[in-house]
Amino acid sequence: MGRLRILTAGESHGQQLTGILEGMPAGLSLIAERDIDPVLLERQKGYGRGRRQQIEHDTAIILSGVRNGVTTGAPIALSIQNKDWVHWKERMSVEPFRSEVQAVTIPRPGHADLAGAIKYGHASDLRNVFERASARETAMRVALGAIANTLLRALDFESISFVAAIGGIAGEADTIEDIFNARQIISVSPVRMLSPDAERRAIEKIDQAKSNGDTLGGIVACMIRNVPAGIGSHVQWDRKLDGLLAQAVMSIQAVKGVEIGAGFHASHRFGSEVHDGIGTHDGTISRTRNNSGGIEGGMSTGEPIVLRAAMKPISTLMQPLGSVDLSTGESTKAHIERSDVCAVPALAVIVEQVVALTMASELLETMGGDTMTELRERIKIRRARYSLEILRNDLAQP
Ligand code: EPS
Repeated sequence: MGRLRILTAGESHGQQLTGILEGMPAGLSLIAERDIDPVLLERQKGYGRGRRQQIEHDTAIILSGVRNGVTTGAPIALSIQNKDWVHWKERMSVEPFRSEVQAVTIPRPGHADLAGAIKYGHASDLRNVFERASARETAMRVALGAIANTLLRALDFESISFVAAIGGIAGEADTIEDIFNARQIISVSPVRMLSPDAERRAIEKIDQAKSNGDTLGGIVACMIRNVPAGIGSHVQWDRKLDGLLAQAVMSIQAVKGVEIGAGFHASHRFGSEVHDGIGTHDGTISRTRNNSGGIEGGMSTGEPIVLRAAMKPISTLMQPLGSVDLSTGESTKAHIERSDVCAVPALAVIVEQVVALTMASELLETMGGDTMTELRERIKIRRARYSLEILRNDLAQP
């Protein structure tokens, strides 16, 4: 569902990542160095990343769909070059190998290696699976998502993401206002956390994991405010905004849980403690709180969208778990491949862009509009419907 169509291609150590985004309106100012590259840089940051991030300096090349710095309405094609490819040319050769290339035959528990080998018949070389399963793919989803976020920003939406916990060490803020006000703190924190105390303890825990040859996961949060009500729909299962967001976020590598609003905590409480009272303020509808995370009945309520995602620890361990060598059938330790110790700060950036893709897609589905001007006008009409007077007039129409 939704109006945007997104495709990515590319292997972690292949020549480049490729992406196509179709369905964007015409008339959006879009410049890669201004709108995409700074977000790609944010994704590469974060304490606990491995050596690969020192090799890559991700920048997006816009190949189509933009002319003179403005979208035309045509599909937008992007490329991100893998700088590391020069070291992998023979091992990742598209043409038949010219020399012997060492195969990987010992799957890592937690990775796509084993299931992918069984599914695609790649037991003789698991690299055919994990080069594509790699979270390197998220660089392209972030680039495409940064375009969606540029659209949302042009329509006065405001989004933010941060790390709520790493390895069980949590640091949250009291209100959404506090979180948006902490933008600078989040962006300079090596772990994208709000609290300096949690940050210090999370860094210690990452160091501990690293020295033990282990890895860590965590929880990230993403919020978007100034969202007009009624994006998504209650009328069919595959048009529900919460379902679409959950699918998009759950598809990010290593994500094992997605929560909207009070989520799992709401299940411990009485209904009276959970649901968000309806009132009025200056003649417009208002809500007493936002436990719904800005979504009721699969539609945006006009309150901020609040989403959290849980990431499992990265599956490549330097002190590996037990596995089986698929070429000999013998029990052994899992394959070791250069990797990260903790990529939770990167996940926050990825979630924010993936959420932007879904929100932009559903916004365009709901509002229509082939140009930015049309879209702006339609959103203005929708926002006016918070007014009780306009709502009542709507009811009076036959
Ligand atoms: C990844 C392994 C590491 C990560 C990679 C994801 O790559 P490498 O094996 O080259 O060291 O750095 O993530 C990225 C390259 C990235 O840009 O996020 C994996 O196995 O999923």
